[in-house]
Amino acid sequence: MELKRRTFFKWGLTGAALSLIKPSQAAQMVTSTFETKINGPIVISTWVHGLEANKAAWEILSKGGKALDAVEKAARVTEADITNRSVGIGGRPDRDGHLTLDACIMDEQSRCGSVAFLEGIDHPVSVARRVMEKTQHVMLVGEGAYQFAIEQGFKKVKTPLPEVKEDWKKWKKENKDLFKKPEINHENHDTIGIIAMDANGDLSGSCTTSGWAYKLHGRVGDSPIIGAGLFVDNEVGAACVTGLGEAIIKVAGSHTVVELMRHGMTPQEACKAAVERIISKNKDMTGLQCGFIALDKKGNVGAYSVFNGFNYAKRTNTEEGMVDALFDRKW
Ligand code: SD4
Repeated sequence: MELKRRTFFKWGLTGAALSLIKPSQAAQMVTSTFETKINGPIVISTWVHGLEANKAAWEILSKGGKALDAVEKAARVTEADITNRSVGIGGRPDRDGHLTLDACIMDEQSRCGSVAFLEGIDHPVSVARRVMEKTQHVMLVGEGAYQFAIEQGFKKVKTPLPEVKEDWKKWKKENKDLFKKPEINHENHDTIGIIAMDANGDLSGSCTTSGWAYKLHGRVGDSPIIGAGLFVDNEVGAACVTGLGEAIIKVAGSHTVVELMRHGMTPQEACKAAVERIISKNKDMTGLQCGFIALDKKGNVGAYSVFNGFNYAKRTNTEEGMVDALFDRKW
């Protein structure tokens, strides 16, 4: 079932019932949870598909499992959802009709693995983990990533899905100018980025996407690039991001957030500063949505986006639900 984006925040174990609240109220509620040292594990994930992803992560985190296992399992949930048009095998193809996937993973030892421009394999995040654990490399792309996945026992899948292919054919007929700027808004840019801290206090993160719908064949976004789509430093914190990859890569977005936290900013301040950096580097802001989430070693959370409409899912021992990010400007 495709979940519709809604703003709600559920106070899971505190006794209150699920509450439906307006975005402005949500922002206030979140603000009240900043700077709070949380007890126990925490997972946060971009967009509403993060709710289901967090559930999977929580099965591991709540039993004292590792953040690395949690963020992989969580990403696999979204990758397996064939109704999702921007992550995994249900994603939209590139301009030429190929569904190419990008993903990465990073753990508390700063080990990282990544795959990009990967076609025909259903769980890129797990291939990325194999790159991290089984090779001396960080990143494999395209045909080489595919061959590695097959060698590692991953199954070949036929993509894109037939109904997605039909949409693409229609798009192709209607769009003669294949180099025009894409329409990017809060409804079509839905990478999942997940960051978690386990009961041991260790951080890990993952990120997975089919990227910019109808992109040029060969295009790779920020999501599989360590430091752009995701960054983890176990001494400091972790960050990940969703949005226009080209803008995020230009400022090494997630690394910037973590580095700003290292120099004393809260996760919230760091996410805001990274968004401001992106804004300062781009004259044309048309459709330039980017949304960061970040977590520090004390369990403080922050989130900030260029435009309104970005939200994330949060799960702790006491909270479960969606939170609206603060933002720079309205669409
Ligand atoms: C990309 N950042 O490929 C990804 C897309 C995205 O939500 O975030 N979608 O540029």
